[in-house]
Amino acid sequence: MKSLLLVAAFVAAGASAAPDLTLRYAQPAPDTAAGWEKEALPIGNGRIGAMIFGQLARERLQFNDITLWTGDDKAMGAYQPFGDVYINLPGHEQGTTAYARKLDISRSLHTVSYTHNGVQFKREALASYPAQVIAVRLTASRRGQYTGSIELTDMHDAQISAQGDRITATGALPNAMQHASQLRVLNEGGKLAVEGNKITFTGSDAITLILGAGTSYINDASRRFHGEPPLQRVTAQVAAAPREWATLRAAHERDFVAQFGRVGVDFGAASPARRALTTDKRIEAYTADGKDPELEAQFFQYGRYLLISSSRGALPANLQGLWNNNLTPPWNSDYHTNINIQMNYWPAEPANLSDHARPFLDFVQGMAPVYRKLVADTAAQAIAHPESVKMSQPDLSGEAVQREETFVSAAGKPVRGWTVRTESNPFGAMGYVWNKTGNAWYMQHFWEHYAYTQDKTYLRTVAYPMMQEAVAFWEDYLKQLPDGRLVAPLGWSPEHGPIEDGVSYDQEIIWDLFNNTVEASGVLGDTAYRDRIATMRDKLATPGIGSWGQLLEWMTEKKDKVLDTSGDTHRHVSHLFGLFPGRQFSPTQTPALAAAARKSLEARGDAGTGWSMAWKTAYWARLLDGDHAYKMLRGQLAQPGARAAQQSGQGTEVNNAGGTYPNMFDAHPPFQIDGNFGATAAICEMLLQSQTGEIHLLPALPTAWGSGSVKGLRARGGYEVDLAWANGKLTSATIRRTAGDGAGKVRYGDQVVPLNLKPGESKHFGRSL
Ligand code: FUC
Repeated sequence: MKSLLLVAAFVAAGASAAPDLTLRYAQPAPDTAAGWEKEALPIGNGRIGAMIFGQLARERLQFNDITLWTGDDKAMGAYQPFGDVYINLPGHEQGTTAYARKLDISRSLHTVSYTHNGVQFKREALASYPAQVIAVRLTASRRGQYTGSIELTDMHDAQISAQGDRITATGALPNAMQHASQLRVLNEGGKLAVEGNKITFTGSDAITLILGAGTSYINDASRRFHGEPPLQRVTAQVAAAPREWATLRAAHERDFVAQFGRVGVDFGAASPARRALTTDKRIEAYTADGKDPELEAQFFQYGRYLLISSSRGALPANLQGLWNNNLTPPWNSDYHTNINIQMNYWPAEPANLSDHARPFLDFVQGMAPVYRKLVADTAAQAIAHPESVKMSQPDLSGEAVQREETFVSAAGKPVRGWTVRTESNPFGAMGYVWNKTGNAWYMQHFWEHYAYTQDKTYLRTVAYPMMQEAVAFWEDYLKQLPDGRLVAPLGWSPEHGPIEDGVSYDQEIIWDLFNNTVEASGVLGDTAYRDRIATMRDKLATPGIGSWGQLLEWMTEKKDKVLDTSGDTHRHVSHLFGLFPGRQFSPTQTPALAAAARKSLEARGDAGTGWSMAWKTAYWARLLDGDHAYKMLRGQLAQPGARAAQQSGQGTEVNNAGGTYPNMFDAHPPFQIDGNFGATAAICEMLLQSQTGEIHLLPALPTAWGSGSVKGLRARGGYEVDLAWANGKLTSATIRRTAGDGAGKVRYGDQVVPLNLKPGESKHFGRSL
């Protein structure tokens, strides 16, 4: 309790203008596919979650478990919806007034309230991590008002039966994955009865619903990802959940606030008129004229809310986090390796949610045995039967065709290690074109987890061996040009242009892997290895600068109508990886390359899919251009399509633009959660950067956020930072060291000062350093 009070006090102290952290609506979400996507609201405990519609006569909680997947280690399959809970309250839709639907993201609590026949009705819903259940509480201002029924459905033909106060569903998918859900109905007053598969209640004062759900999935390749049948576990979770609502809710809030409350932001207050609007109307008003720093603060925090809610279980957040109502979701709601899963995890470290990066790191470790075997088998087959190798020709005209790999090195040996294709599932199956530097990009997350936490045991035992294996792959796979430079053979700048040697995307990601591994081996005292990898890093071909000053996306400038021209507005901007999330280019250390990156970025334009806009926001922040970063954020937080429409006069594609739906989900379109996470990470980059060895305070503060504050952002090296500013200038900074050793530096504008802190110590700065 004490810690809850402390965290609550911290949150209150951080919120001078108390940014509104509640999404509000005056009407239910329509119970349709579009209503699900754009208006229903998500809750989740990192493993199970639900989309809640807030309907009156037939409330619906569409629920998911992040592990429920079809497919196996050969077939992609798709992430699956689990089932629905329906709360039937006949008649409640008539004559209802004072309807309000809310999601308080600072407590992770969904509420619906309304007045019906003079009675005030209220529902609260939450997804508890401590209890591992989703729970709903229905209360009313007068006794005996609840008469209706509860149903549990299943999307995969489970056997459903009701007995006593429980409805249980159990079944299996064609891939032999077992799944089970159980719903318990607790009534206060009145009576319960079983009617077929439903549970009815008559004249009750209050009802509590406890939902458990799970599958037999286990992230263990040696068991072919088949774990224990879930029914017993789910039954035990439902039985163990506290019956007292106050107890269940308090434990949930204590747990959630301990994660969420670590960071507070205030970008300035909105007008009272703006504050009075519901969230859907507020986004509409924002689309028209911006001017809502509170909505921007809410959008930032929503990304943190979604990460806590979808990344704390057996698997990482997928393309939709963990929320999916569709048997055939877009892109299988999978793990895409060429931007999407990485973007999901960009906010984890800087936004002080380091533990929530773990599911991604565990996923990579869990899949590695399958990927390793695939690469080894492919190479063995190619060596034993060279005649069986069929190489399809790269398609030079547009999106590349599939190209098979042999994974045989120039020396005729199998390459060591593993790598990935563009699409992947949680059994090790992969699809679409090889994305060979995906292995190196994944390793950035392993390294960053150390860089922020300074956990040397983790570095030595987990991250470093994984990084070395990825390095080994590239040691074997890189090709030497006659002039001695090293290039990645036959790579693809994601989803754009031809497959060829030395594409900038590959070169920059390998540089990042080598550079991080050099640092890691330095930390661990592995000096001979460090020197060898540093030499290889320095031989990697560096992206060139083209005829109009752009950073080249491929080794040679294309003579094409679109590719490599200033009219190429493709959504992927992969060749600027070295700017973000990489750290090969920066305006302070490599000004020529940073200037070229800027040229390329200007040419690509500001419109794009949701995630593309978020990436560009981060790019502009790394170019230290806060106003352009803000312009991007402003576009992304507008209604989908609006931004491109505004810009269509400048030749930008109208139908290729993302934005934000009324429920604040990012629109690719369709809904794709990476844009939410990317926006949160990009805002971190506007406020604080630490990739160059300096803690850079307010590196890209936009004019629009004249006065404000942020508390609890993390910086590499084991620091936590609080900042306040007024009229666009720093007024105070507190840097706390939580872990690590060695000296650091702090930068504000052109001023740089040394920083010498031990864990537990902190330093305060005023208007200047
Ligand atoms: C990549 C992107 C698409 C989409 C998909 C899930 O293929 O090019 O825009 O985000 O992933």
